[in-house]
Amino acid sequence: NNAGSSGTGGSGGGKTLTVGFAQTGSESGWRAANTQSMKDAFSDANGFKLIFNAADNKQEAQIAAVRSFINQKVDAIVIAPITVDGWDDVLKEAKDAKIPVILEDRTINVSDDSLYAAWVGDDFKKEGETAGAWAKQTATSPTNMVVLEGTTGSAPALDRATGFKAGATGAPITTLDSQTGNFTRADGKTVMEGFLQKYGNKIQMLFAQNDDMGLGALDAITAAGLTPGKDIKIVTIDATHDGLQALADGKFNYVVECNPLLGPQVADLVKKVVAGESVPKTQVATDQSFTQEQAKAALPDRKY
Ligand code: GYE
Repeated sequence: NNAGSSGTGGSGGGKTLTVGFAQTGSESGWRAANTQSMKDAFSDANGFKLIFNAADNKQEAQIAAVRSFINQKVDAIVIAPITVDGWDDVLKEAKDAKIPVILEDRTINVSDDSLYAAWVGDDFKKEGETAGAWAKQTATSPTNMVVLEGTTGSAPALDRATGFKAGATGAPITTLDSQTGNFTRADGKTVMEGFLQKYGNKIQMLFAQNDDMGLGALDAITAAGLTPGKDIKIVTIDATHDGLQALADGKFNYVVECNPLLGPQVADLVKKVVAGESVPKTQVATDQSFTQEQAKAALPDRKY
């Protein structure tokens, strides 16, 4: 069991829990906010000793981090899984070592759901659907679209694509191209430059699967002599401060929220699971969406 593997806690009298957190990396503003939320929630003052690892969005590195947490005999492991596949072996190793695993943010495909205790995150499919519904409403005449996809094989990239298609069903939208920008500004810019070279001013709409890729694309669009938000209508997902600023400035046209502030819920789950309490298998955060006017109103209070 997990008792007695770490030191005693502070004033609360509870035992300090040593928790290994395998984060994806630091690809986006969303990720920075999620990392901060996790570090705040898993603080010493809250009775935790957090071992933090960021895997630079490389699945092998993330699996290696989980293995090292198992070797260190941590009390619990939290993973923000980079991709949906490839988790069976290492999760079996954690189970054999009797270390509970809690997933945050992204989901996984495993043969056996008992390999993890619980998942907390956002509904990526619904986010995609909301973006797709906006696209459908906006495309009142035939519209050519390009897509900047997130990390290949990641739950948000897969589910946002599925959701968008469902939300935009029946709209007169032609997808000219769809390529990964790895959820980063740099790749969003590079891939958009390629799209613009190839399709020029045929492009009328951009669906960026996160704010950062959309923000990177803005540079490419402006450099091509086009006006973002007018010549090319842009919808993104996350609703970080920078994303909402671009929306308020009229460069983006619509932004769907994805809440990154999951730390407190994850910390609560970890405490309960380690204590042997039963917890809900899935917990979904609630998200909203923003028009340009709504972004202006929300910005002053936006924390991330
Ligand atoms: O949308 C993106 C980040 O997994 C929901 O990962 C998360 C996504 C988020 O890099 O900005």
